[in-house]
Amino acid sequence: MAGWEHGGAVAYRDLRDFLRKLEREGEVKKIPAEIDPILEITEVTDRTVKAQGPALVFEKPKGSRIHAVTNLVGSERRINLALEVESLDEVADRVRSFLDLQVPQGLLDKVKMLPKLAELGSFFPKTVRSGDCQEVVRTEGFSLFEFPILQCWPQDGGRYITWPMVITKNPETGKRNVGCYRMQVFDRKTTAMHWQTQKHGAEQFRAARAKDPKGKLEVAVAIGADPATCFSGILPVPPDLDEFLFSGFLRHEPVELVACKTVDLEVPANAEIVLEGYVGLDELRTEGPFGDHTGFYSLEGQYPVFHVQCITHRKEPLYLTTIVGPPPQEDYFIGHAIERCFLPVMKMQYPEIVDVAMPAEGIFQNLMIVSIRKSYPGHARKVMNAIWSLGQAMFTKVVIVVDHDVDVQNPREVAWKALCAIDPERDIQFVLGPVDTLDHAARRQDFSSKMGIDATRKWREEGYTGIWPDEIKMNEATKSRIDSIWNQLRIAATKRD
Ligand SMILES: Cc1cc2nc3c(=O)[nH]c(=O)nc-3n(C[C@H](O)[C@H](O)[C@H](O)COP(=O)(O)O)c2cc1C
Ligand SMILES: [Mn+2]
Repeated sequence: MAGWEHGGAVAYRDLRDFLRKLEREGEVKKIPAEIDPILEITEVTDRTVKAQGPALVFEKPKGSRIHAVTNLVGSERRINLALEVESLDEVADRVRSFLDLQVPQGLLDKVKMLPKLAELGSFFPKTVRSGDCQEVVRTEGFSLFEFPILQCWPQDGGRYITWPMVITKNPETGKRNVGCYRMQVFDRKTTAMHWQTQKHGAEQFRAARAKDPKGKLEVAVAIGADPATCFSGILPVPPDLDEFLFSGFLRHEPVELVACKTVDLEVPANAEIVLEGYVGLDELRTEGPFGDHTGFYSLEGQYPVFHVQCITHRKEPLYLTTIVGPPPQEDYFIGHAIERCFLPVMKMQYPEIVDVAMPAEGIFQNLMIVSIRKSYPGHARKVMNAIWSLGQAMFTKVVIVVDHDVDVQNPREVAWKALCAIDPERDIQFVLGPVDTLDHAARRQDFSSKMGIDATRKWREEGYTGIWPDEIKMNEATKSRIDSIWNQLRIAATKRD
């Protein structure tokens, strides 16, 4: 095992620690030139992501003394470095090993289980007395414009904080939620809070409003930390399950939390910047437009307003941000990693699922390709319905279900085999339901139709009366005979993928 892997090594302490690692790996570029957070940082970052380039540290963002970090994990390699693995399969295997934990049958089983249980205990967030994120505490005279907050695209409604960990508590249960919701800066101390209606932040907002329509919901926003903690807000975990617990699992060490100065919430102690304040429960304001991860602008809408009453930060904080826009962007790599980590959970509930793919151009909510081991009539349709009821997968506009022997990671094979396998009128299923807020084609925002394509082989029990043909494959004897003479034939064959 290399030194930085988990042979007793510790998790990244914070964002700087990870950047140092990236520096040693030749995976970060410091930019001393003055670059404007208005549009220019986006243009540099967009070109860099698309060229599979390094993480970027803008040392002189125009108008700010604070360094801006972008493209932190915008490649498969840096995602692996962030999660301290050689490949995402390692994380999936770890997830599976916990899901496989069975009720112990005897003493020996119990003893064998102890290390796993001890490991489980180590994922829970831990409260500490002090944190670097509070080196500087400012309750007055501060301004959000001190930070190099980006205006990403020309038609954006303003500057947006794009990678926050928005922390709230469920007013009923006291359970924490962490969500990554963009925040448009309205003025020195005020932003929008763009939690979409189906998200847990919005749910807690409604629960708080039901209790006290004119009250406030306390909110803390942490920006920049070790990478696994930064992923917390993005993880699609069930309601009331603490995202920091999952980050603890990903980093093999608890997320350390410190109490906020002015609100009854806790934030990662290693964060770079923390905004403390509240969202007014009787206040909405126009937010948007915003150049979104669909590659199009999401339009203006009415969203809650976040009032910042205190900013705490490190002495020389780094401002971590990301851009979304025409795919692929950094969020594709993050989303893909999350998809790989959660696949074992999906397979536990639906063991017939063999593999899942969400190509970058499908921007997550538009396309999911699923291969299944089909074992009863209508099985593909059952799987579509499962996906439409599985957490944020409910948004999936098009689900293509193929047989187990189709490689869903290969879009060419999927197009070929899926299109051959369908009688469109028979095999396409439309449903109505919740769709992503960002779907601009939807008949109504948040509510529209979705489509499932049953591209599995059709069975007699499903009313198919023909004979499903075999796929063409050369026999092994012929292949090995030709293999043995191939070089003598001297055919300059070009390699095909
Ligand atoms: C860069 C980035 C920006 C995001 N912006 C938003 C946003 O503005 N609003 C939103 O509802 N979800 C946004 N998301 C998706 C949420 O973070 C994601 O759905 C998360 O699981 C929500 O957490 P929750 O389930 O606790 O509500 C964004 C994701 C990424 C990667
Ligand atoms: Mn949540």
